[in-house]
Amino acid sequence: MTVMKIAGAQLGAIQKAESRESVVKRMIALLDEAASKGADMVVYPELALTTFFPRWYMEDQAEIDVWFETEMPNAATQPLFDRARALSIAITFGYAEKTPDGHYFNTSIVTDRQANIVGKYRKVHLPGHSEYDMERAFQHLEKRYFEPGDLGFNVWRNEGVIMGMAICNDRRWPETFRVLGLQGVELVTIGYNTPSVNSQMSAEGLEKRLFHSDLSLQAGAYQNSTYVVGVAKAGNEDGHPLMGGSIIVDPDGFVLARAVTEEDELIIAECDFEKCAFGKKTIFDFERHRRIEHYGRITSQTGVIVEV
Ligand code: ING
Repeated sequence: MTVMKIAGAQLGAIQKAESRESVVKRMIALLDEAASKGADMVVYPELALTTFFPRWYMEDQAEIDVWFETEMPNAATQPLFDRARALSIAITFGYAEKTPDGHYFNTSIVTDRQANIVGKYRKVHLPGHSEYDMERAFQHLEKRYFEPGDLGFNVWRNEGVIMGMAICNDRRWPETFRVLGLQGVELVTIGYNTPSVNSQMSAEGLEKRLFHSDLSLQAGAYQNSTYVVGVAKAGNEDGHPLMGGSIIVDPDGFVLARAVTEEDELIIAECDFEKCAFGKKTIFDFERHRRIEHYGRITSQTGVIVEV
């Protein structure tokens, strides 16, 4: 299939007290809206089933485990998988994963149109910190609650499209897109939860953050000649604002659709994957143009080494 209608299902705030069942009902409403607009795939945000809990400092493992799913699908999400199958729509969404052998990841899955899980990704780039930080206006404890992803950046041929997944902070690292680009990726889906400005920050703080999100997603798309769909969890969660800014970007880096609210909002665009070919055969024909003999630092170094 070379043309797909892809929808981004931005979610508004999920309060700490909101149940997964309630959130799944909201996700199904967006799925129904997407179906009414002819969508073939729906992309949901990072950690789509719960509030962005890494903002809360917790020590008791039982309290932490409450936020994690031990199987997928499960009782709370089965209605979403059933609806997607009934509508013949592929879906991707993020959630907190606790594995049977006790590992914790910030995970996303993608299904085919029969609601079969065809791919799983575990977030590699974890921002923030692992201990309580008194200096911060708000905590960002992803390094406390999640392990770095252990699956790498992979692609799957799903419904005829070579697609890959990343999550939130991954979009800020060009390595994410390039590793997918080197596998021929034509569609990258990226859910995110990005804290917005709060009272201590100026309004242009939000404008700058939205700009950096757009810049990262558009650059990733253009430099790897792929579609990119970035979908936010937005709104004010228990007094903590998250920014919106969900967009669908084409292989030239142009924005095809953009969310305008910080609520549950569907954006949609027709994606013709033939459009990926031109860039991959010309400017970004990696085989013809890359000079890997000069790129060694990218995998041999983690941090900066100043030698001058
Ligand atoms: N959130 C943020 C993100 O990468 C962040 C972390 C916030 C980075 C603000 C830079 C500026 O969008 C997650 N969940 O990765």
